Amino acid sequence: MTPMVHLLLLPLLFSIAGGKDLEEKKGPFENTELGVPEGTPVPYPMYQFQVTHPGVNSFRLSGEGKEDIMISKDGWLYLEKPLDWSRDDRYIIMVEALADEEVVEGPVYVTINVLDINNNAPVFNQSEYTAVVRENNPAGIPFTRVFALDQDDPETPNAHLSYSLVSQIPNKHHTPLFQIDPDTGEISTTEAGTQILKAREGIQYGKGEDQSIDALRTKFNDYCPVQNIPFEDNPFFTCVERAEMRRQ
Ligand SMILES: [Ca+2]
Ligand SMILES: [Ca+2]
Repeated sequence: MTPMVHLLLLPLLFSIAGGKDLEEKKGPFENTELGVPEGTPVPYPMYQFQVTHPGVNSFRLSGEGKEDIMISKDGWLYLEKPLDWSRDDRYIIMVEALADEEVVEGPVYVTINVLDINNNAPVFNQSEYTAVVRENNPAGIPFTRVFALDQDDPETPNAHLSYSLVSQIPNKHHTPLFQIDPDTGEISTTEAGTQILKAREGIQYGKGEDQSIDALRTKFNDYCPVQNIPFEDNPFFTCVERAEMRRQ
């Protein structure tokens, strides 16, 4: 799109974007403070300066955010790109009114306060957490915690997080064994968890996997590749072997 076509389209786009509110965005050519939401569709009209000097036919803009903020010849201050609160939450720009390239009014200063919107989901600081829970861990006493952050404004509800457990395995009779504090992310056992969770010797087998003692030896070798002690003399192996034989 050429710059000329772009400028011609602006009033049309503004009227679509702004509707009736455009009238309320007009005001005198003086120092101005604006609150502008981030993430708006662009071009987004922010404010139209109404100058008193009859010869004004363009404006000049300088200061911060020059790539994102523009001004049209008829004094519309508008966004060329959407603002991003987490990148910059305030801009100060200077505007001068020109008549045939001569400054005839201004400068005036415009402070743009970027208003945060809830456009960031919380992200956990780890993709996977591993924790150990002891037998008889009292219910409600945390044994681990998870932690997430949100890039939105922490001063607003946009960054308020709430933790919850989505699923639990095992989930016999839909009795939750674990619970999470919605505010702190601390995980603890429920009353049922404290009663049901027991530490036992046991091997994890895949579905249909060979569960013979020979298979157990192979698994044992996988876990502990250097075997200096024969299986029969290894108290850990014989203990697990006994437990596995009891289970079969
Ligand atoms: Ca958020
Ligand atoms: Ca935001």
